[in-house]
Amino acid sequence: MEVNFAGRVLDLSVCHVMGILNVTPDSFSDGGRFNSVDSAVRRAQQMVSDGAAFIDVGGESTRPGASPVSTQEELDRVCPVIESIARELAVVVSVDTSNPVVMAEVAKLGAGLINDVRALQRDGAPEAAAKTGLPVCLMHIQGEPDSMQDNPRYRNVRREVGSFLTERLRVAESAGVPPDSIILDPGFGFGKSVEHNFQLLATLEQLHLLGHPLLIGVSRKSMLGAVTGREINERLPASLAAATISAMKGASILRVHDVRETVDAVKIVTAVKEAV
Ligand code: 9MG
Repeated sequence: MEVNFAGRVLDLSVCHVMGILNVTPDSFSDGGRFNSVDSAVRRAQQMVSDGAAFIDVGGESTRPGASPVSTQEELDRVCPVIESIARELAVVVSVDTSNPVVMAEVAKLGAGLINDVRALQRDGAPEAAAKTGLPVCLMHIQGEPDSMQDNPRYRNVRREVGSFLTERLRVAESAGVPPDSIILDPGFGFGKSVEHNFQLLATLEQLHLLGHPLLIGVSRKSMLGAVTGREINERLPASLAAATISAMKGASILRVHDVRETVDAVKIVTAVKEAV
């Protein structure tokens, strides 16, 4: 199951780690734009040394309650960082964006994957993503980040996430995104209660029936805090447990904050799978 990410070919039948690199103003202690780019690239370099195969660069916060940013602000935040990482580091640069203008620009700068938490629902996004020629990750979301956690409701969360992803696959393919370059993601924490999230994790293997590699993001999320009672910076053990379960259930990419520790966990999962 090989996928070409702008010239870097990865086998997605094994599990890879994606490091999270937020380039929103609150992500840096040093304020100014130059220093922010510099420290973002250094952070990416550390994650690559720790074993990340992907770096996911995001310029718009998608945390519950977050408000949207303008296209120009998003471009200003992500473009210099993407350009530097793509030029300097041996890694696939993923871009966390739903904005068709940003998709088109970052493709010219060396990005290798479009990670859209809105699954190409914005006007012009399916066509823009197809035009880049890059692989795309389609993630399930119910609602929008500013209100998605207000009152998430499902009759059957697993079935409804599956139907949503099937419909978004159809839209992406109709716009010209090749089916073999589409990755799917159930979207943990995006319009879901704690129970919905754990029902999805428990039945993750069923999403393989859709026939696409899976990207999973559970690192430090509130579903882990709800069960353990831990604050966000104390959720490493819970994050590793959830990452290990996801990898055992066949996830191809784990989107995480703690790259070094997750790479070790994935090595154990791989050793177990190879021993069968
Ligand atoms: C940007 N972002 C935040 N959480 C995410 C998740 O779970 N999956 C993907 N694909 N992107 C995410």
